Amino acid sequence: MSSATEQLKKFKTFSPKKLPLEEPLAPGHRACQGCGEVLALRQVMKALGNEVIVVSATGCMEIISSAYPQSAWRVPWLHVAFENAAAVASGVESAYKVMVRKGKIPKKKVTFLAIAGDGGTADIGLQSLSGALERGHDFIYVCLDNEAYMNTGIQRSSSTPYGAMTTTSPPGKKSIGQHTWKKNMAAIAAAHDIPYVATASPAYYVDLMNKVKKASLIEGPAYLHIFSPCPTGWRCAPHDSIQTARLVVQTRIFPLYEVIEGRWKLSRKISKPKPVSKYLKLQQRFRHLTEKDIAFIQARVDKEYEELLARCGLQEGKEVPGKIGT
Ligand SMILES: Cc1ncc(C[n+]2csc(CCOP(=O)(O)OP(=O)(O)O)c2C)c(N)n1
Ligand code: SF4
Repeated sequence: MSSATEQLKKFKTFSPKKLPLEEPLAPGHRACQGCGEVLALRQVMKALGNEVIVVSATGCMEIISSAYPQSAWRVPWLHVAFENAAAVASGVESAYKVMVRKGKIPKKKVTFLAIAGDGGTADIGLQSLSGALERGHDFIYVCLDNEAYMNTGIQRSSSTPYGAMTTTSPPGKKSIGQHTWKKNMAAIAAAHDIPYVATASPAYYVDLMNKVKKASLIEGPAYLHIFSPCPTGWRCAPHDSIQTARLVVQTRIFPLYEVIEGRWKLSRKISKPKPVSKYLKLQQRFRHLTEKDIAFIQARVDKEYEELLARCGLQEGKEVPGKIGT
C-alpha cells in the first residue's frame, strides 16, 4: 500500500464557490432549529457524495433522520446500537471486500462511514472504535461532538467540557457542574497510529469538507472529531450556532488540526486569540461560572494550545505553512 501522503496526491480541494450539488442527507429531517450537528453531518455527506454506506449509532442524528416511515437518507444506511458503530462498519467493509473477491458484486470505490455522538464515541463505543482502528479497516469514523448525551435529555459525557451544566452535572453551592476536563478523543484516536486523524468545525466548512475528502482517499482507518453546537442542550440561541462553532476555534478552545501518519499539522494558527469568556458567555450552560472559574479555563486552554503547537513543531509567533480552506 502506498503512503497516505502519496494517496493524497489525487486530492483536489473544495472551493466555496464550487461545492458539490449532491445532498445525500435530504432536508426535511427533524433536527432542532440551529442544530450544528446536522449541519456538520450535511457537510460530511456533501463531501463524500453518493457512493457511501453509512452506519449510524443511536443518538440525535439517527433519531432526527429516520422517523419511520420516512428517511432523510439517500444512501444505504444502517441504524446500529449505541455501542458498536465502528464494529458494524468494519463488518460491512469486510463483507464488501469478500463479495468483490468472490465476484458477486463489481469493484468500485465505496466509502464506509460510521457516525456517532460523543457519548457513543468517547464513552460506550470506545472499545469497539479502538478495535476497529487497531484492525486497520478502511473506513471513516466521524464523532459528532455536541458535548453531552443530547438525544436522551442532556446528560454529561466524558466529552462535556469543564464547568458545563447538564442534567447530570448540575451546578450548585458545592459543584461547578461538569468537574472533569473534556476527554481528548482525537489524541486517543491518533495514539492508535492510524493514517489520518483530524478535528473540524462546521463554521469552517471548506476545511471540514476537505478533511472528509482526504479521509476517504486514504486507505485504512480515518477518525474525524467534529465540533457540533447544540442550541437545545447548550442553551444558546439557534442563530448563534455558527458563531459558537467559529468562536470555539478563535478562542483556541477547539483547535483545528490533522495528524497524517503520525505527523501533527495545525490547519490554522490562531495568532490573536479571543478570550474564552466570549465563547462561554454565549451559552447559558456556563452562566454560573465566576471570573475565577473562567480564568482557570483560560489558563488550561493556553497551556493545551502551547502543547499542540509543540506537537506540530511550531512555536508562538511563527506562521503556519499551507493554511487549509476557509
Ligand atoms: C446500551 C445503551 N445505553 C443507553 C442507551 C440510551 N441512549 C440512546 S441515545 C443516548 C445518548 C446519545 O448521546 P450521544 O452519543 O452523545 O449522541 P447525541 O444524541 O448527543 O447526538 C443514550 C444514552 C442505548 N440506546 N443503549
Ligand atoms: S438536541 Fe441538539 S444535537 Fe440534537 S437535534 Fe437538537 S440541536 Fe441537534
